[in-house]
Amino acid sequence: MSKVAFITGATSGFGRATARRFAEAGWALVLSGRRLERLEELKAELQDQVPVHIAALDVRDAAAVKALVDGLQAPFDRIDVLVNNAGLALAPEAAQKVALEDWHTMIDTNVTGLVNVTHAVLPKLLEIGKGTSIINIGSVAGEWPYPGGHVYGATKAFVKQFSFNLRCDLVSTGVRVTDIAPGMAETEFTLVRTKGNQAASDALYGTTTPLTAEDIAEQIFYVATLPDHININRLEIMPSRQAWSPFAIDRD
Ligand code: NDP
Ligand code: 8X3
Repeated sequence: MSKVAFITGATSGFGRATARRFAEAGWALVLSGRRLERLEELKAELQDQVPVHIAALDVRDAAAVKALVDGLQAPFDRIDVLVNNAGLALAPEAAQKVALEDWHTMIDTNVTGLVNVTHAVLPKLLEIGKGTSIINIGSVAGEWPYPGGHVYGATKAFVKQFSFNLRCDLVSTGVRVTDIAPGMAETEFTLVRTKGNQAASDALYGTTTPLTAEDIAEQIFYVATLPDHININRLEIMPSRQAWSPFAIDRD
């Protein structure tokens, strides 16, 4: 029987690359995201390799999340790995210039959405127990503050602490939990953050060497396939060409 990976945000970036990585290794896939046509394309690409179930899903809709998970039929009715990847940043400008709606969207997606999916999938993971994993996609922004990080970074700090607290409660169940915290990676992330500014996205990534979606997919696959007795609590990954800056100091 194939192991099953449930991946949110599989229509782009890390999620799509992760679907491809698990397919390469023969895992059955439950793939979700809001853009159905993207999911259909990915299913068409992968379905000769492995069983693929797709579902248009907004993770903010708790009832829809639960209905999807509870309605899964064989071979998708077991879940070995949950990749809580769906998420976004909005509004890279300073906090005082940001619309409240953008803050709400980040909280609703990155916090409430991730919690919705975790709550719905956890019973399936517990049915199997040993060797299963919840892999939450956090960010360096959850650990390190930077200008324009405001609510985005705070949502990823939630992801980190939620992951650690889950570890405490699940320690005797065999379900592992990891917070994977990438730094700069070229995906559609900046296009979304800037509300469609392709030039800004190209400028950010084009003059350095960012991580790729495949780099992160490889780390997710590595964490998920470690021997049962190993739990990576948090994995922070930056491109070699990214590091920290000095403190900002306001001067007269
Ligand atoms: P992309 O924009 O390429 O992918 C984001 C994915 O999230 C898409 O598949 C999108 O699907 C999905 N998504 C967004 N909102 C929702 C929603 N409400 N319901 C369901 N799915 C949703 O960006 P990345 O691949 O880079 O981002 C993936 C994760 O990685 C995010 O959590 C992000 O915060 C995190 N991250 C990204 C970094 C980077 O530099 N790229 C670094 C660190 C963390 P759709 O629009 O079809 O719903
Ligand atoms: C995305 C990476 O550095 O823009 O989480 O916060 S960063």
